[in-house]
Amino acid sequence: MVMEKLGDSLQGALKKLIGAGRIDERTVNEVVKDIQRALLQADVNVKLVMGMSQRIKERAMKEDPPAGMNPREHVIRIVYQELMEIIGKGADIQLKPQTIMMVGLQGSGKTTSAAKLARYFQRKGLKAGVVAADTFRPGAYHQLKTLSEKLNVGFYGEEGNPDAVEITKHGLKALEKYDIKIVDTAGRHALESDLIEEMERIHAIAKPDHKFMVLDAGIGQQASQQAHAFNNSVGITGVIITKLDGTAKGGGALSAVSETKAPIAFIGVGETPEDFEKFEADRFISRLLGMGDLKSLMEKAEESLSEEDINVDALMQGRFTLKDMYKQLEAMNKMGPLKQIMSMLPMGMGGLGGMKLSDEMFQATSDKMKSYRVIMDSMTEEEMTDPKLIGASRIKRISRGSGCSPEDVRELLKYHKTMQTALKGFRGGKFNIQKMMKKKLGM
Ligand SMILES: Nc1nc2c(ncn2[C@@H]2O[C@H](COP(=O)(O)OP(=O)(O)OP(=O)(O)O)[C@@H](O)[C@H]2O)c(=O)[nH]1
Ligand SMILES: [Mg+2]
Repeated sequence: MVMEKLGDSLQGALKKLIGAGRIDERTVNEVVKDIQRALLQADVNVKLVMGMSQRIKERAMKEDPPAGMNPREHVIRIVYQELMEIIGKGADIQLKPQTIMMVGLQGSGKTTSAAKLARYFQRKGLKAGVVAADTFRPGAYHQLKTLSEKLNVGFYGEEGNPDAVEITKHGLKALEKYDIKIVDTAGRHALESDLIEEMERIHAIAKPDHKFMVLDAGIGQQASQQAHAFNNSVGITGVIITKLDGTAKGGGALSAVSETKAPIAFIGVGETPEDFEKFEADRFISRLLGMGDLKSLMEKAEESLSEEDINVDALMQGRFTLKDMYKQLEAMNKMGPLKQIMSMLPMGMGGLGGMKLSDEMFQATSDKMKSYRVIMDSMTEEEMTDPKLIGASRIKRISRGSGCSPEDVRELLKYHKTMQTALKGFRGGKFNIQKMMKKKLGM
């Protein structure tokens, strides 16, 4: 998961709150101290952190919990709101025809993000293409061409032509029938005058609806300076923060950017095309806090699955038969790495009942999933609907039919039970944060 360390520390702090006998000033101070430490370690600016801590303390003590909310939930809600304050709301990205220009320093991830962005729109049903207007970096043309072929998005480039402005002009014409046109531009070590001049000339020709500055998360708090500098020269309408997967400083970049006027539009969280997300502060924070992110899980499900693939209703209602589980295993298989899915599930479910899973365990788990499916193939319809029917003799029969041991079958039944319990707990549990957020925060 992105910013796993920060997430772990924040979740640790909240667990303290949930586990505390009573919510008094001492508990709040202790929790705030933990949150402080977590944010500082993630490189969030000291002043921001101190201001936030102060506000959490004050509000937790002074404000009365809204009707129907217990003191614990009240404090969690305040923490959530204050984190939203420092991370800021994401940019408003509309799904309509538009031209986007990518700007940023060398190596920040412009070219990669241009292609990922095109794919993002394409998945939303818009025809998208990229224009290779970087004539500075050797191999830029081929890099973008290869990427766009791989991601199956449109491409325009002119190998050997040194005139980026001309290429932009031709490219936009060539991609005339495309809904989304994304212009990749060259980077420099610093914001030098020739870079500014080139950006301005491309800008004048392309008349982009959006100018996205691409920023490497590893620069931490300096993100704000860079955002300001680019904003002053060409004006930016959004920021893409890349490489959030590779740095502990992500909190610094995220909060620093949101302090500038430019909203965060997308985040890059890895090398593969899937590792790119529209930035939504509420989801991002929910996930960091371990409150789960069913919303983005659902969206992902909608994108890559047909409706009958995943039984969302059963999931939400805690009705969870082996058949549902089978469907879900299939769905997870389709949706990609289990770990990614897991990190989207709410606390308690995320680690199969609160348990933390290491990478190896995830591997083991996905192997397990495969054997579970083989076992379930040997079950009858009746058994799948009502697993309680499966006694010793049926276990024997299923194990013979599937070529797995009776222990494996028992383990599968146990796993199903754990999932079922976790889902029930999630639905009606004492600390049902997800439900609470939906109700109380109007999410
Ligand atoms: N881990 C990780 N790597 C990324 C991410 N985004 C980009 N990269 C990598 O960063 C490197 C530089 O990316 P490019 O897209 O070529 O950067 P650029 O801004 O176009 O670079 P120039 O054209 O030289 O200015 C590549 O190796 C990318 O694979 C990300 O979100 N996570
Ligand atoms: Mg590039």
